[in-house]
Formats: sequence, C-alpha cells, structure tokens
Amino acid sequence: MGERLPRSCDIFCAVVDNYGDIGVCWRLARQLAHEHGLAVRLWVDDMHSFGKMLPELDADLPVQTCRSVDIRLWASVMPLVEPADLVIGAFACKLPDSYVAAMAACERKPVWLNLEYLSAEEWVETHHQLPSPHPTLPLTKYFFFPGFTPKTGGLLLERDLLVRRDAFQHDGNEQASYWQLLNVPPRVANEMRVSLFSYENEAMHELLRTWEQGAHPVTCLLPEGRALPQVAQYFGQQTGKAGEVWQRGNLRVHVLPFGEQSRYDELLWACDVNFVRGEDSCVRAQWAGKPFIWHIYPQHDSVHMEKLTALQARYVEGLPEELASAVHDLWLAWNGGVDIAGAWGRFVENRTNLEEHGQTWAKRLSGNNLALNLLAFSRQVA
Ligand code: TRH
Repeated sequence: MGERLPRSCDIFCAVVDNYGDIGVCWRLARQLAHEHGLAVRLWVDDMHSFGKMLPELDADLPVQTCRSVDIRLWASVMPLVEPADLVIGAFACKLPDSYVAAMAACERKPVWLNLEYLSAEEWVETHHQLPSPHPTLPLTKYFFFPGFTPKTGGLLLERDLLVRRDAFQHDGNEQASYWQLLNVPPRVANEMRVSLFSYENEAMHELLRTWEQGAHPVTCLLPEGRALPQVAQYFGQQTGKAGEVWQRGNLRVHVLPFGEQSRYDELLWACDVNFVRGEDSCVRAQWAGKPFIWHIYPQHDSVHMEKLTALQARYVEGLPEELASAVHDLWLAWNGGVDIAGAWGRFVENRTNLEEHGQTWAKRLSGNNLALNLLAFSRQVA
C-alpha cells in the first residue's frame, strides 16, 4: 500500500444500449481531467451513441481529444499502450486480455477498479470496495459501487454544479433566455413545465390524457428518443422530430433534440417536475432538487422493482405520510402500476413540499462525492 496519487486514468466503456453507460463514463472522465488534473483516456466501443451527447465528437475518428479527454475507439483489436495508473472498467465490462497482461507486467501495478451500476439497495454497502484477485496474474480488481449512503462510493457531482444550479434557478432572465433558445414561449399563469425522458411506457397515454384534461396548462418537454413514438401516436402522428409542437386541451408538447449532456441539466433545473430514467438522468434530477419520477430500466426478472423500492424508501424516509405516499404511488404507477391519473393529482397537490424536500435531499447527498471517493480509495490501495 503506497498512498500514491494516480496521474493518469484509462476508462473502458462498453455501451450496452441507451446512453447511461457512456453518460456516466463521460461525466467521470471530464471530472477526473478537469477537477483533478488526471490525463484521462476514455475507451468507447460505440462512438455514435456518444456523439448524441457530445455533438463535437467525430464518430469516424478512432483517436481524438475533446474537452481535455483523450477519446479512443475501443475496437476489437486493442493497440499496445502503456496502462494508466488508474484503470476503470465500467459496469463489469471485460478489459482486453492484452491490456490486462500489460497491467500485470507493470513494475508498479495500476489500481484496477470496476465501477458498478448505481443502486440504493442495502447490499451495496457490504460489496463496495471488495477485492477480486485475478486468478492467474498478480493483479487485484476492486468493486467500486456508487450509492446513497456514506458507506458507498457516493454519486458523481461536479464541484460547481449546485452553485451553478442555484444561480440558474434564481435568475429569471437566464431561464427566460433558456426557454427562448428552445423556442418555448414564456410561461402563462398556473402553467406547469414537465420534462419527460422515459422508455416506452404503458401508462403514457393515460398520463398525457390526464395533462390534456387537467385544470391547468402543462407544457411537456420531450427529448427525442424512445418515448417519442408513443407521444406522437397520442397526437395522431406516425412519428415526430425535434422542433415539433403538439397541443391538445391543456397539454402542449415540445419535442426537443437530444441535447448535449450539460444542457440537459438546465432542462431539469428549469422544469417544475422531471420524469427521468435509467441511472444518470435519475441522479441529475436529484441534483436539480425538483420533484421527480423515476422510470427504472426494466429487467426481465423484475429485479428492477427492488431497486426502485430501495431508492424510493431512502428518498421518502422521514417525510410525512402524505408526501411519502404521493411519491410512492406515482413512481409505482409509472413503473407498471395503476391509476396514474390519481397518483399524478396527489403528487401535484404536494409539489411545493416535494420541491423543498428535493433541495434538502440534494444537499444531503452532495457530501458524498464519487470522484473524490474513488481517488481516495485508489490512493489507499496503490
Ligand atoms: O439512457 P438510459 O436509459 O441508460 C440506461 C441506464 O444507465 C441503465 O442503468 C443501464 O443499464 C442501461 O442504460 C443500459 O438512461 P440514463 O442512465 O439516464 O442515461 C441517459 C444519459 O443521456 C445521461 O447521461 C443524460 C444524457 N442525456 C443527454 O446528454 N442529453 C439529453 O437530451 C438527454 C435526454 C439525456
């Protein structure tokens, strides 16, 4: 054990599907480079998904530098490179054999971490930082779990994010410019703005009908993606694209382009309520401090429902019964339960208190910063 600070880092990201894998890796890569001065190489096997959230990326280039991160296409043939001081395999992806052999051949062995998926379940605390010795080589990989309690690796949070969020949320002019940029007209009285980032969802039509027939105007901001065909269908369209605006009753939908990652934060900050999904957007919604509804990534054996319940239980812990059940009912209804109309009504009735709670929750979580924890742990095991 040498207390050595890493100066370089290789992050390996295999994109399973969607954007969460690369979303998390790109965020971590930038933080390690910008806030901690590491020379970061990010190996990605799918440049096209990556390009959706980083428009300046040239998906045809196998090697390029964007925002001080050295981005490499992770192709089937791995070039011979000197391993970094800190090696992070994201989400249990298998590192190239030649690279692992090169790690084993290093005089000072790199610190090797497996960055795991986020879960609020209790078992995470006992699995976080567990070692896994390589069966044949003189290397040990450690499991690093993000999470919601001090005994886990915490959450990805940029150093200045909450300050920037507060400035944005307190600046009416900045918000007005933001909406103008998106071609969304200024708010009318009692209007609610809701961002909607989800997978295909059985409750979609009922939710849209609830908004359409509601007492107050709802403006729904819908980034292009998996939910779009369902929403288009609700408006009698075959499909839709960014820039389209659909109106029925009290509901107006603006289809947005899938934007650059940092711009998505602004959407979450600017809306009153956010529907988010997967992993990274769910965390960003928590930093936004606004009431949010999580559409969890569905798994075949329904284990995702345990993950959903675990986060929900932590999130509502200590809240009065009415608030806790408002969250519980709507999250459940949006993840395959029933009565989304009733659940939405109760959620909205409690919106002010939920927003207050959202701010407190973000503040509480912000003390446990993943990048800092990861570097401290790397130093400890180096
Ligand atoms: O895309 P996702 O559904 O990813 C999921 C989850 O990560 C899940 O855990 C994983 O198992 C599965 O993929 C394979 O949702 P997530 O995690 O919210 O990632 C979306 C990313 O896209 C996030 O980094 C935010 C970013 N984003 C933008 O950059 N611009 C946008 O306009 C939007 C809507 C999102």
